[in-house]
Amino acid sequence: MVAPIRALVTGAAGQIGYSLVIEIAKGDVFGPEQPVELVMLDLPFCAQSLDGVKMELQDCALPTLVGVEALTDEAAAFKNIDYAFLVGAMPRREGMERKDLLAANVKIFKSQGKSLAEHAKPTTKVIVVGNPANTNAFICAKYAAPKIPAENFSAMTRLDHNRALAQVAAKAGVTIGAVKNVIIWGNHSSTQFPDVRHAKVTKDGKEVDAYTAVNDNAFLQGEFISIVQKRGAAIIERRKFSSAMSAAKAACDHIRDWHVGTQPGQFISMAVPSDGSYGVPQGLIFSFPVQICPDTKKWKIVQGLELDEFAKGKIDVTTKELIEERDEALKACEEANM
Ligand code: NAX
Repeated sequence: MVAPIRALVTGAAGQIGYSLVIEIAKGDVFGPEQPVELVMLDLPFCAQSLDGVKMELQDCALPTLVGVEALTDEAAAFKNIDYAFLVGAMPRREGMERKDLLAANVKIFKSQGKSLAEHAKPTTKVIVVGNPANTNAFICAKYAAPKIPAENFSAMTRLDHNRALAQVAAKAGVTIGAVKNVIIWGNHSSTQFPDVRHAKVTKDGKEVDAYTAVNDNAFLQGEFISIVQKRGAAIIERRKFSSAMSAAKAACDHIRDWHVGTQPGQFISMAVPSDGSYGVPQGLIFSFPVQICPDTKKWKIVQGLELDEFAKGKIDVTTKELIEERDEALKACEEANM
């Protein structure tokens, strides 16, 4: 029998968790033949509802789900895991300043970084969904080092990427499968730069640039960018809750591609530690276009894409924000003597 994959979801009693655990459990991420042991972690006050989620998963009678645990103990949850979906985070409360939010999350992700180093497999791959996702991933990687290499840490910008695909498809009058290679650069925040300069669209049997297919430069350099940047807020306005189903689907896309590799000629957006590409300071967790090798399962930042002045300016803004966040988070580590 194939050895099971042990996957941890933190914040599993939350909104995204509820959509995410079923997708992992039924094989949408690791495939229909791959047994999965699902570990769910949440805070002690959520123990009862987490138990309810576990019961529902059992009742789904899924052949791929060979084990399911509902835990509130961090050390036990991180034990021997292969993948970590870090969804749980401190939400922004009314009146809370950005600095306080960062400090609260630094604590959580420092602790989880240490738990990864102490209990997880050295090969564990991590996606951070909980916001501020890029900076949380940075802190987590810092405390999981050197046991787990920095390249195993990522933050999710796949939802933004999928939103961009959907907008281009709608505007070009094609289906989603006909669009590829949009890019989200930078932070998972409103400074992110959704870029379609290198995207391709298959229309009427021919592959053309997204700019040609959409035929509306003003839209692609204006409204399109702000629609993608503000899509989360637009969903909250209507649903009164933040994106959950689409966020869970994006987390699955992210880890599935990391697990099996990307298609030839395709790139996806993923926030990973910068190697200095495109002038982004080394180590910053920054969303880049990446390709994943199906054999080694390692990501590589797509090189050599040309950036015009417009793109450079946008990338500069999001880089500055991430540097600021990183420095504030590091300061919070120092102040809390961590
Ligand atoms: P919910 O508030 O519904 O759920 C979060 C859950 O995490 C709660 O059950 C909470 O008890 C738990 N939790 C908090 N601290 C924890 C800890 N230290 N250990 C374990 N569990 C902990 O939020 P939800 O809507 O599910 O969103 C979760 C996170 O995803 C938020 O930080 C949110 O901002 C972020 N998002 C990130 C996105 C991205 O693209 N990167 C998009 C969607 C989402 O907004």
